[in-house]
Amino acid sequence: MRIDIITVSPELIKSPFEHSMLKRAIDKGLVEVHFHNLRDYGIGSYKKLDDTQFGGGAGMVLMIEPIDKCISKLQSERNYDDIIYMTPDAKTLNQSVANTLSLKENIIILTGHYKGVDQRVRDKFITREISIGDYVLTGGELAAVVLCDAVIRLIPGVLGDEQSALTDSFQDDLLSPPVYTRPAEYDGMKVPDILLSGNFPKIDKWREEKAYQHTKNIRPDLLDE
Ligand code: 6GU
Repeated sequence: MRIDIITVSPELIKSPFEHSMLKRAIDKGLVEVHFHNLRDYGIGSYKKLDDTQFGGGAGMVLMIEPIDKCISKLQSERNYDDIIYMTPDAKTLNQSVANTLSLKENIIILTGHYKGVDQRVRDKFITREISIGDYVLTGGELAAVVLCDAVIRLIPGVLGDEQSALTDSFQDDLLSPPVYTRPAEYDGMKVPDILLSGNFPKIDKWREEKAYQHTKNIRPDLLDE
């Protein structure tokens, strides 16, 4: 998989890809991540990227020309399965979208800033718009990192334990049950006996019940779906 991220602040988001799971996936050759500084496509000697909005109103809008130049250059080099725009005014990211994207060959992620991008960018290029939740970030960069993490960990071979992506919260629409490790008792707080029993069918059943109860308590909306 190849991911091209177009952003006005590549430096803000490079470091997560230099550590831990994301770095390992890149080192193993399972994913390539390329950063494109929109400023390199800016207009004139000032490398202008944004302007005030037609019709008035506060906030600057990213202009179409620099984004067109950057995306068109990438498209001349390879085909893209999806061109994604990170924006709070979109459907929220979920596990199903992450699963879908993990199967793509080449994707572009465009991150917005300021008041967003000229609508014509969205009309002309964007095939998918994604928000990461109902709150506003200063830019789409951190949201792009969240998306990349959620997608890259699903690529076969990225996680050491192949099972672990499948037993995640949300993979089966239930939140995870509680987990414990040694010691079996700490400061009077005991691990539930069932987990020490060695009775694995019973343990599975206990975990399922706990997952269901936890989901019902804090995310009943997941059970409705
Ligand atoms: Cl994708 N961008 C911004 N700026 N804010 C957000 C978001 C994205 N998702 C949630 N909040």
